[in-house]
Amino acid sequence: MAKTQYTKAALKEAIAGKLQRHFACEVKDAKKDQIYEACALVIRDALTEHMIETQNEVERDGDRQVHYLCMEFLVGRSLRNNAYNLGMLDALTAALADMGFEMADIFEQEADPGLGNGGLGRLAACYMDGMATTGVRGTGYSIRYEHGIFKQKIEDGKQVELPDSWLASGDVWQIPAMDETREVKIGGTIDTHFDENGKLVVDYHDYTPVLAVPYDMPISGYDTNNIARLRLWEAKSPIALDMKLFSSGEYLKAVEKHAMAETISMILYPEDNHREGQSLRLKQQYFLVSATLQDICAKHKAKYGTLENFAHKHVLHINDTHPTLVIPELMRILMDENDMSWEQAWNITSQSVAYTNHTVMPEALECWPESLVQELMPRVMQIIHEINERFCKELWNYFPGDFQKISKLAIVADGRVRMAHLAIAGSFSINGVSALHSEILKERVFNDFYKIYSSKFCNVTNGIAHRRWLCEANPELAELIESKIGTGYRTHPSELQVLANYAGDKELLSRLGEIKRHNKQRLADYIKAHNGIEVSMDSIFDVQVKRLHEYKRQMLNILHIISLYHKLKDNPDMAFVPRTYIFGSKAAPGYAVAKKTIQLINSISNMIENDPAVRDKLKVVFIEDYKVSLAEMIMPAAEVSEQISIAGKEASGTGNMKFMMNGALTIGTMDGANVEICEAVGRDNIFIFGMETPEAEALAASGNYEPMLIYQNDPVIHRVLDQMIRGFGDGVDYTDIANLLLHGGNGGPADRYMSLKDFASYAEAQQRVSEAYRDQEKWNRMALMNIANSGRFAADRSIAEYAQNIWRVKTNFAF
Ligand code: 26Y
Repeated sequence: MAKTQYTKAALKEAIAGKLQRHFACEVKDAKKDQIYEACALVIRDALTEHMIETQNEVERDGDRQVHYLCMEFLVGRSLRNNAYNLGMLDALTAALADMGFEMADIFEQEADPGLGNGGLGRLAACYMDGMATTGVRGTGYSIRYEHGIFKQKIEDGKQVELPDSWLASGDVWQIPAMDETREVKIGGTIDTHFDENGKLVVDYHDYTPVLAVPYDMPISGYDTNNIARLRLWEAKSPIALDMKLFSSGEYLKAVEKHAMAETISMILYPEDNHREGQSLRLKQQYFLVSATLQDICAKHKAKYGTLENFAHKHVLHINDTHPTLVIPELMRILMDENDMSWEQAWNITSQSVAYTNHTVMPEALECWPESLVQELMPRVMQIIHEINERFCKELWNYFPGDFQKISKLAIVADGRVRMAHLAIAGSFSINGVSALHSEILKERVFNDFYKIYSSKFCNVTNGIAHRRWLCEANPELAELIESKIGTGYRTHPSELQVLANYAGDKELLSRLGEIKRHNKQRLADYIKAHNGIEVSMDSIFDVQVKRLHEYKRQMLNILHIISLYHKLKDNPDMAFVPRTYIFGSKAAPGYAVAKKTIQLINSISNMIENDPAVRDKLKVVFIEDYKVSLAEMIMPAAEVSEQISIAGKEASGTGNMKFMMNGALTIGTMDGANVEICEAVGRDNIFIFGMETPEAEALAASGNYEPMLIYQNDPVIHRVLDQMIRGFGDGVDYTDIANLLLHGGNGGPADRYMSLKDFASYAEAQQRVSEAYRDQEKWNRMALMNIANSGRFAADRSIAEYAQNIWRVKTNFAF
């Protein structure tokens, strides 16, 4: 497809036109938010045009399409991204400057849609970008949550959650498609009988109908007119209110069904990697799955008149187990609505669905009570039982007589539906998200399944949208890179490798340092304005931003900071490379330890800030309300990237990739994609520490880990924990956290994620970081090597691997 060109003059005219028609105002009277909206509308016109072209092409060539189902899409802001991808960012910036506006101010007008929690949701968004750019025919499907992830406020050091209403300024990018509204049936009862021809008839009654109204977000690709579409379903009730009940005075009951239907898309569950077993969540999952499948099937039938060739034309990719109900729901549609036999329906279903696992945390593996599935989707439960029965029979062939094994692997057992087992049984591909994680799935988590279905298992290491995270978030760095290696890396990210040839170029290295300083300054200004803390530009910006979870071990970082504080108190004049520790993190509202950890960070931050003896050398800053738009400012400013989860638990991590691409050096364990980052940059350009997976797993399994002994024998740790028990001078009691580390609690062992065990090794690695920083040229060279080797972590590469190895669709990506 030809690329359209946009000139400054044309853009100015178009923006003025939008202002006039939408706000009845002229440029000279326009406010920033009106300018933002006018720009968005201009760009949207280009996108919708391209979206129609893309849809027409899909229709014409009939190639296999990818449908990416995910409960979360953490898309971030769209204006800059779309302008960049369409090649009009410079022209737009110039047009706005002519009109008297600063581009950056206009970007700030846009809401940051938080339709996701963290890694999983952001990955889905990066993959939309990758699909659009590499020419994959892809559609993402999710829910149009009225409230995304909560807004985080810190009050008295504690996290307070406020509702996030993003739709007001976010809906410019969404185009409603009312005529493609679908109806999802929830609850009710079913009667089944056989008709005179022996065909099963399913009668469904007393259910609650819920309308699924689609809103489409066109996602642009870079340097192409190809558009990936993100379809977000909104729940609406077709029932206004029950007049019969109303007339008899039962007002609340009269609106009940209406309200139940519309709450489905009201809120995103703020749990990440943590079980959330509520019935509304299950309704959301079924709502997404049923609306999406009806949509795909209706269009397919309109084109081909049959669903028999469904698997040739579609891949249904499920992002973690959350949309696993696609399996029984597609079976239902094929059998009940299209008269197919079980065998035919099963062949089609199991050849259409591919599953990505994103976590090995046992508390995040979904198990739904059978009774709940039965109540909310009775026909689906019937089908799950049948799948389970047949599956268990198959297992019997592999493990004859081994009842224990079969009940361990069954889909339905002990009154619960194990979603991962259903996903494995019903899909043709199962993948992990980093080399290590995929091995752990095969060797441990799903080992028995792997023994039977080894050919279904594979790996696709995660990747990030490098244009958003490098070119757009760090334009100065991009400019420097392009002055040396050209712009080819924008679509061929492996070309970043050429930068390694400049490792001896002192001028380039010092320029790299200068750019980092500019980005640090921008973050320092933000911190000054929002936290009131003055941070030194000469200190190392050491960053840990990610969801708060015990396995990610923010605690290890904190313990180490307390130990540094003690060191400095004892030796105020010691040689010490100043360090600014920056945290950003949301905790699930119901996760008490995580919330207390945020409070702990803030207590320590205050203690240090109030201590003139240390505050010029050591700082701790907690950045409130960490989100995509803040990440876009933080990543370019970071010098040290903290990736310190206990080995074997972080499936991949993607923040680690964003940091390295922006020239931060990783201090990390051999976990998730850190292993591949280490391999890419070499041991000299990364700070690795701690136990590796086999050791960590063996120690946990042995039951012999005794953090109390470490406390008793290591004076540094002893003092850190004693301080924790004493507190940090603000009257907050942290004995509970110290107890968790020394004695265990909440049903878990002491120091479950072994921070104390890895402490000494971590402290030693941090020492190496400080030493390395003393030689700025060497540091900048290490940063350069990180950037040069980050190309393989581009989403384009991941998408091309999915396309080639799993989806079997073509892309225009050259490996
Ligand atoms: C079941 C429900 C409570 C649930 C909700 C969200 C379970 C899990 C999640 C989210 C998981 C998640 O974000 N996993 C992350 O996926 C990233 C993308 O693959 C990985 O990089 C990261 O290591 C992993 O923790």
